[in-house]
Amino acid sequence: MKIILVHPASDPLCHERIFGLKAPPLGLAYIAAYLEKQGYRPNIIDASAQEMSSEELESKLKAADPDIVGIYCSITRVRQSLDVAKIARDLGATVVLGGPHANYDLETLIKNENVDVIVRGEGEEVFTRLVELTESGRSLECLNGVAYKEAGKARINPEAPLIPDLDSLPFPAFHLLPMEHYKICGSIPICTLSSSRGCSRKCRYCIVPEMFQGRWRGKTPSRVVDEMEHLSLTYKPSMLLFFDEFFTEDLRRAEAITDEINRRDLNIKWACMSTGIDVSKELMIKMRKSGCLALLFGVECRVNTSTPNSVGSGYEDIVRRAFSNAHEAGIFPIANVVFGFPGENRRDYENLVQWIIDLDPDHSFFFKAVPYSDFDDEELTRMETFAYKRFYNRRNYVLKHISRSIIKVSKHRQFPFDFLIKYSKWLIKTITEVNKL
Ligand code: B12
Ligand code: SF4
Repeated sequence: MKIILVHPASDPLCHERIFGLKAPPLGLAYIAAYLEKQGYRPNIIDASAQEMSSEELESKLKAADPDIVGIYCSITRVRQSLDVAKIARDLGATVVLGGPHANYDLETLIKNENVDVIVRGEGEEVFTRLVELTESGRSLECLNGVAYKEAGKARINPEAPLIPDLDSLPFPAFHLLPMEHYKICGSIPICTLSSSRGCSRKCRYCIVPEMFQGRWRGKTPSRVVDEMEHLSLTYKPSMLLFFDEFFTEDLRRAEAITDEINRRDLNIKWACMSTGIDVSKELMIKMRKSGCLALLFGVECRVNTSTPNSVGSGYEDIVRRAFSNAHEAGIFPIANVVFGFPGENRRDYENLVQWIIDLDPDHSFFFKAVPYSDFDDEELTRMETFAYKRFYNRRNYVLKHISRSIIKVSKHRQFPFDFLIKYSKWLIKTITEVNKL
């Protein structure tokens, strides 16, 4: 069975340009590793990181002559994933979609003439079983966790059970990916990993609870640190990024992870993309000691559970404390801000940006609330430009941030000098880029 997994190109995104981020298709790497464990030899094409034209991608797929093509589909890759589906269909392969947007828009996408199957939720077990059934020419009727077509009719099977023990998953198959392409700040090599899946909160505008059945599951601390150690020894990235939905959902586990890194005396720099604002200063100090450089706080998450962006005073205080604690612990606090939810108006938005500035984060990502927003894309882009300019075009920000960064980075064990040089170059470029928006 020749299996190809494809990470299609994404629509251009402002934050990726500004933050110089190119990340590996982590979900596909976990699926490929699982397939390998079952004896298959899949390949992954990362058309996104390698900036492939559709002609290049087509000729790669033709050369591979696949039996099954699995495609990652997220909101910024819908058109591109359907283009890949068309190419794969023309080659006679079975076409499978997976990923967040395939779940979000399941009923529409399964009707697409070039899509045979959609895998719902996590892919390792279901996709592998699907390959086995396809190989033996059997129906998918009894396979939970898929939507598929039979005799031209779309059928949606019930969800599959979640993988009960995430420790049982093999390490992601990064050996199938062009690792030299994955960077942050334009030139700092990264690897990503996931220490947990799902989230038990239920913010109004989020597909994650649906994808993972409203549950959070974490790998054990020793397994997480095994994975960190393996990635850092094998690929030697300057930084490991946790791409969990909610890394600190279980605070005791987060603490045990940092204890384990310290116990093994690993010299690893890491950051996590999804941090709760209830992380204590003591834990942040431990995280910092274990090599944590940055924490990204999703500051609007709790707000979306009730009224978007109408921030109550108790909440504001907790968020403010989280940011100042991170500074005191020597970590870069970064604000993750999703804007443009239904019900928001321009004034709410300007207040939100001012509030973020007052929190004094080292950086801020501003994300359009796609696909949920009532604003059209032009207006969302205007808001995004406004936010980046307001945030980065402040003289006191540049001076304060540079001096603060030098102090924070220089206090790390085995001073990462090359990191600081690359980071400073990128910062200058970023400020220039933002001016051009
Ligand atoms: C980390 C993260 C980011 C990071 C890095 C993204 C990157 N470049 O990799 C940052 C912060 C930069 C980011 C940005 C954005 N993100 Co984001 N992000 C995530 C997050 C939390 C984790 C992604 C991840 O790597 N998970 C770990 C892997 C192991 O899980 P996975 O990808 O889900 O894969 C599993 C399954 O989905 C499935 N699967 C996946 N692909 C396939 C393919 C096949 C064939 C099969 C069978 C199965 C399958 O099996 C995998 C293994 O079990 C997700 C939540 C999520 N779970 O998707 C949101 C999420 C993907 N992001 C989302 C959004 C909206 C965005 C932005 C568009 C925000 C914006 N407005 O700019 C951008 C788009 C960036 C881009 N180019 O893709 C939405 C997507 C919604 C949608 N309908 O598609 C999500 C789901 C969050 C949400 N709350 O709704 N994001
Ligand atoms: S906390 Fe984050 S991942 Fe969890 S439901 Fe809210 S937005 Fe989604």
